[in-house]
Amino acid sequence: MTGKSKQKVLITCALPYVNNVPHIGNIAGSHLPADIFARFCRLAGHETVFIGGSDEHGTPIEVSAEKLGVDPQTLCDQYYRVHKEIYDWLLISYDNFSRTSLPIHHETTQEFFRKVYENGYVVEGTLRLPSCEKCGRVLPDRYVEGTCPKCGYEGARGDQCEKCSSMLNPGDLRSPRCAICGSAPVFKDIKHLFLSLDKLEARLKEWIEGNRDVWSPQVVNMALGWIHEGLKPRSITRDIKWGVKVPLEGFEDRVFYVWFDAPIGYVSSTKEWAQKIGKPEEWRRFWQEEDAKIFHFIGKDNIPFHTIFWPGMLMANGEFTLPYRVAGLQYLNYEGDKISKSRGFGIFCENLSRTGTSPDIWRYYLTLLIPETGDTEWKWREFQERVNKELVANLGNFVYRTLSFTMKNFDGRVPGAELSGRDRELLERGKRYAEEVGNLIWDIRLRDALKKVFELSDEGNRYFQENEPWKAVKEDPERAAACLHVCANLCYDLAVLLSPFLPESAERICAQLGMEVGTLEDVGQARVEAGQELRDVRPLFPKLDDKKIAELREITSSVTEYEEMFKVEEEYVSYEEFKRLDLRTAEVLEAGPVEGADKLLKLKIRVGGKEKQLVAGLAPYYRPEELVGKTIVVVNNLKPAKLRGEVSEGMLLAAVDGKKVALLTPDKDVKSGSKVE
Ligand code: B3M
Ligand code: ZN
Repeated sequence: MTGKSKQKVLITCALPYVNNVPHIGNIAGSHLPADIFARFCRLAGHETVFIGGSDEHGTPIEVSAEKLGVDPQTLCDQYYRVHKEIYDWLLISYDNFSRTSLPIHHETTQEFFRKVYENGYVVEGTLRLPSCEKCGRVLPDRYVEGTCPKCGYEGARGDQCEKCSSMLNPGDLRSPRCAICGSAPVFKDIKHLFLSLDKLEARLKEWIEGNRDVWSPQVVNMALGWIHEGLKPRSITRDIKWGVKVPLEGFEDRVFYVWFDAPIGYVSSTKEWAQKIGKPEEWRRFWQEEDAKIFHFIGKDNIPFHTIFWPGMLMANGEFTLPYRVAGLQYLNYEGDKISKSRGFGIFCENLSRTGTSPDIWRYYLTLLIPETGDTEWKWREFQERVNKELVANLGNFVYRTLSFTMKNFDGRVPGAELSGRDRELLERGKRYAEEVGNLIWDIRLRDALKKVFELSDEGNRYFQENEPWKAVKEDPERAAACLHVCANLCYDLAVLLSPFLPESAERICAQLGMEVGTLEDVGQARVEAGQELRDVRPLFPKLDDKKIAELREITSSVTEYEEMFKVEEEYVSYEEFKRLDLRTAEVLEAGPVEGADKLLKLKIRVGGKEKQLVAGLAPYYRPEELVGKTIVVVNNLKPAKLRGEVSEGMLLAAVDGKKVALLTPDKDVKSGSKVE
């Protein structure tokens, strides 16, 4: 199936929210498996596009931005860059990694929606939602707090109780309060739009049943489970500001629910890719042609959206290909517990580039931990063992001794020789491995596929050992030459088969062979010819001792306070700039109201020998008679301005503390016009 007929494949990875930074669980749970699959498809000669991007809308982003005092776009811009740097460092080979805040996504979403609406799958309805009169806004679920009806926890949120994990609606909370100002929200029935999932139930059921031969039983059963509960119309609009605007009269002040626009991000990212390669219509070959196969790689909690909601949207729209496979992955835990950023418990990917290691050692162990059928767990001890025993002592050892022996005994060129039957058999062994590894990967059994490749490396080590070339080179040089010829080809085959998993190491092996990484069809074809010159032979992986592991553990668990990125840099002024201000003391001679401006007072002041008029918003804080005779501090060289018809020749200085305003006055008697420095 994999190596035989050429396929047209689009691979997507769940679009991560950008109000946090990915940890190893996010990598093993979607980005890495998707990348391995995409790299394999390219290797197998399938027409392959690997699509991703950041999911930038929704309440979590808005809440985080509000907390940081920045607008959501600024938050997304900063975190998008952090995400992209991490995926690039881990060699996640996206053909395009887009953003749902881009105009192309907004346009694609609105166009998608219009078609769903025209096809009659959108209905109007109401949602009973909490709003805060004091804040003057409808409160999204996470903006409502209260006492959990299930466990009594007083910090429960309108969507979920963090303590007992119960899914909640804001209306379930006892003594609900606005999470921003604390006041009690009022519940109102608010008009919203709904996707008529109920109308699609039969079609979805039939389609899911029809996927039994391709999808994992787990995903099929979960999807059917939701169908059996009965599908109801699902709201697709929200009252928040940050999101894709709803292009429908009467709903202009609504945005789409983030889970409506996000999966359309797969389409908009593919469109953006097509534009980038100069073939703007190319995206249609994957999203609007029957022979395309779309693979979605997602985490477990995204399964409902990718097996019911998103396919329902696609059916309601009618113009797009339905997913071929939904690979729902479970969770990766860490050292016996859940990864937790707040507790600094886990491996946080922004630190990996500071470890001075190859991305491949992390990719290697994380591949073995991809939670394909159940939760898995990162253990530093096991990481160290697998790197040292499998990467260093198996693969690394086989490649290094083959190539270094050739350097030393055959002038750095792969020898030719008369080959025995066993030699030929081993030379061709790679073909069978290519087939088996290919089938495992196509079936998204990536852990087994990687282990299978290492079986070939084991065989190479055994063959090297059996032939004892260190002896043969003296006693039977022809035998030594044959052995090294075969082993050099096995190194090449291993590099090609490993390239989806360990792309950097595959490149290095081939570079030492003086060759490029080929395709699956090159495996088992004795591509390394006699005379091939080796280059820069050196060990592939350093051993990880306890000290190194402790160092890696320390570096990777540190939590970066990204909030610092948003702290407004103090706008420093230079001393020269400060000196340009002429600050002086001044004596208030007269004070009175300004016609028609109840907050303003006009003051007659003396600055040294000069009398001036000032206008200031002091009326709520001082009676005019209180001001006469005071010595205040003024900016004496401020350009005069007109306020409500009155000229103000400068500005007085006062401290503002909430509702309190206090004039700055010298604490000793000084002449008016004295310089303030
Ligand atoms: N952003 C949830 C998540 O980060 C959501 C995935 C969207 S995929 C279209 O897991
Ligand atoms: Zn409020």
